[in-house]
Amino acid sequence: MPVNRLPALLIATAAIAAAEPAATKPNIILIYADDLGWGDVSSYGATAIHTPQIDRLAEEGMRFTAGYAGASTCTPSRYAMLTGEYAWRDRGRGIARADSPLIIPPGSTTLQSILHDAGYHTAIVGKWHLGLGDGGSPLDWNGKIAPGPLETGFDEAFIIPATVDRVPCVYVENHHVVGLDPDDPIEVSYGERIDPRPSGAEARDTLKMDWSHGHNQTIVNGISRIGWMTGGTTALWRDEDIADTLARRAVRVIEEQKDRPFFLFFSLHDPHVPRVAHERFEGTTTMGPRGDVILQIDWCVGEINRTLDRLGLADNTLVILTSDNGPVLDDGYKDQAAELIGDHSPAGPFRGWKYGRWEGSNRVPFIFRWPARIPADTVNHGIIGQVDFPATFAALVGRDLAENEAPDSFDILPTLLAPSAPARPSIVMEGIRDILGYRSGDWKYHHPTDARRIAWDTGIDIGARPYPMLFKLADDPGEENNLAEDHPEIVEKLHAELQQIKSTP
Ligand code: NG6
Ligand code: CA
Repeated sequence: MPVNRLPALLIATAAIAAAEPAATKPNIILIYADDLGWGDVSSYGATAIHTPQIDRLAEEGMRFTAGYAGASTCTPSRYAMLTGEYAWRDRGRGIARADSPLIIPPGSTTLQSILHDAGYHTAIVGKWHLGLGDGGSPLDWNGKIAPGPLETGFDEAFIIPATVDRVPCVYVENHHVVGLDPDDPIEVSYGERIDPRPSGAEARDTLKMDWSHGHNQTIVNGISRIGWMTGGTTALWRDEDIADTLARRAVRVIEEQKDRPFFLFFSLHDPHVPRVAHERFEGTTTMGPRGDVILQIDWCVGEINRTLDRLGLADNTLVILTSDNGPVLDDGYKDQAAELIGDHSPAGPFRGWKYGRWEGSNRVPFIFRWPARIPADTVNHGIIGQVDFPATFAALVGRDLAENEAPDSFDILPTLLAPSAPARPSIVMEGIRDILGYRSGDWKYHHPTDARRIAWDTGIDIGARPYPMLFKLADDPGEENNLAEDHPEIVEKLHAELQQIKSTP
């Protein structure tokens, strides 16, 4: 039996359910930034940037210092969070194209299906990046786009299909592209060139934002993207307006659902590339576009805070703020993120970037605010993961999970309600190229691998080494001092634990 299904925890949860039924079904708003680092917000120590709305969540709630994303890139991270299963258990869950098939089996148990079944209205607003369609035939962007979020348990969806740097540059609402003119159909290709217009590689001097690697195919809004696209002119987004569009939509969901429990997955695009803030945020930090879009995130969080206050919903709404993976500076566009970084440390004291298996790659901001039940202004150092959301929210709504449902998910509700309660004993981290890191207690183990060390031509060291690495995080949060040779017995123990997790379930 997984540790998270221990009877004691179930009893504790049941006791809460019996005592205060009203508070057991809080609204849940999951605010999910894209590539925001542990050190990128002021409540986690940033001084070059000030994020008052995020900080307010921390002051009124619980801030975790050891909260982990499911992986250090978007698709596997989101997969783990929504299914409660580590993405690395099966191949094919790497960074998805916009036309990759849906990787969550329709009808399976997910965070959203658990909440839907418990009577919640479930909505996603923002980035999806988990594939669309069944893979049987090429995805037709002009017809019914399915299966997708609705087939995995969402009642409504307003999504960016993959990433903003990938075509098609359009929103999909439920099963259809928003604002599409049928006389101007969309065609998308990630292989053969289908767009005869000058590409980002050819018309480089016309671009609003130059590219540094990849991102040199179809140009939309003066920015070239990954992939080729034609048509859909009336449906194209303007990058400057994406945050506003998503925030407006998220506020609408809250307003419409205010009289019943709802789950809103508010999945932001910022600060992922291309980083293009709305004009009103442009130049508001000393860090260029990357800093400006972090302030734009804070504004989005403010929109949620203000809406909950206005509607009197704040007390019994659980707001979560986290990020899908660690930070990155140059991720394919010349937006001066590296040049203007100054003293700012996007991953705080931790080593590594997006794509890797270092702490900085996987450890992210992680704040929960639920005034009715979670103690305010609390810091929790326990290990938790986004992969724990399905079991935790299942416990919250009184749903028993079978062994094969959300198999890697722990019920962390006890530690959310009382920080002295135990969290996870350990967690697995995933970088690109199937490399795994493993934290158990205060030790971090990197399994030997022959994988290439660097992420594409970004130069980012993902932590791949052909020998084992062992770090004691309390003394060495920056993973500098490899203790594997000094402590072969600990290497062996952690290696055995990781093998055990890999071989089950
Ligand atoms: C990479 C892209 C990067 C980003 C990433 C996905 C290149 C050279 N790099 O392939 O820019 O889009 O995929 O990021 O094309 S994620 O946060 O959605 O996982
Ligand atoms: Ca990401």
